[in-house]
Amino acid sequence: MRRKEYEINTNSQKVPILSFPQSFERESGSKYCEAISPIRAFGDDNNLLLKGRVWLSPTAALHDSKGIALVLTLMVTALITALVVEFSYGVYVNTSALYNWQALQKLSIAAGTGVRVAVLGITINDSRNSYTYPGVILKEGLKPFDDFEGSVSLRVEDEAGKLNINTIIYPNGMLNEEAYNAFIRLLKFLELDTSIADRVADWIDKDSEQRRTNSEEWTKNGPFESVDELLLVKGISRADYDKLAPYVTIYGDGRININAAQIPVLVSLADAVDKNLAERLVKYRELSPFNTSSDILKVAGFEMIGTSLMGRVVVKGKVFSVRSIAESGSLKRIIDCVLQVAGSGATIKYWIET
Ligand SMILES: [Ca+2]
Repeated sequence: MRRKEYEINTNSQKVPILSFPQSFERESGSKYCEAISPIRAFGDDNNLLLKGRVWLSPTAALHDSKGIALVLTLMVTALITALVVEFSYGVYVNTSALYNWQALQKLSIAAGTGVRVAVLGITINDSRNSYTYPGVILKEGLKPFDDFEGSVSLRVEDEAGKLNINTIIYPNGMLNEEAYNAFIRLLKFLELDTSIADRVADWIDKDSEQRRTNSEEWTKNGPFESVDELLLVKGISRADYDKLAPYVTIYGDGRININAAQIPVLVSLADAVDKNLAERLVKYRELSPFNTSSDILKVAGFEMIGTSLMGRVVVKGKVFSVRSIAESGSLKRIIDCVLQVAGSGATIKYWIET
């Protein structure tokens, strides 16, 4: 009822219109009203037309409009604040994502440059030297380009320093006893269960005749395509794998680079090679890397054994695994790849970037 909100300003008091005295017209008319607009108002009996000028009670009107205005202002302010926050966050996220993307692209290029440096080192060494030494080469803090705010680290490993697990089964499916026995010696030296050799053999060979209980269950019946495939072989635990992985590979022809092999792999060469003998070989090559396979005969204790190893050892690797890590702040790009020396360059046998 809007009419209740109106008051008539008589001479000295404000009177609600519904209790407005009928004498108003004569006494006040428009004389005492600070009117806004002329209206018609009815008294309680609803039959008396009063003429005059009334004004909207400033109290009632203002109370309402103030409240509404305040609520509206708060709502608009909240809405604007929400929009500004949303917009700012969106800009922040997009800017950060763009910055990270750009930074990661740079890191990717830097890591790729690291691999090229490795290729260069490998191929130059291959053309100049008759041997590759040592088994692992580490380079830290490389700066691939001047304005690069970060660094690249490289790890190059000669895969010929490791035992190729695929060689324990010949391509025709027969067991390669020499390689199998070497694998057994490696497992023994690492204090791992020697049944792993049979499980690996069953994994590779095409038949389903188990060498151990359940060793043909869910086997691939094909060669390993990566070392971590060992984790799928039944009977090989994660702990076994972690122990074994640094000394085995799936690359190469099975011959071991005596300039690169670590103690466990050297021990796997023959029953007669124990830890002491292997350490002697390592000390020898630290002073003078082997130029030819027959140089092994010069190592004290290898005069006889060395002869039996001819044909099974080399002094130069042709396949190298490379890890190139480009870092800047908290961002990092890693390239893991395997390169095979081919002519004056190298071919990529495996590549993954993370
Ligand atoms: Ca099999």
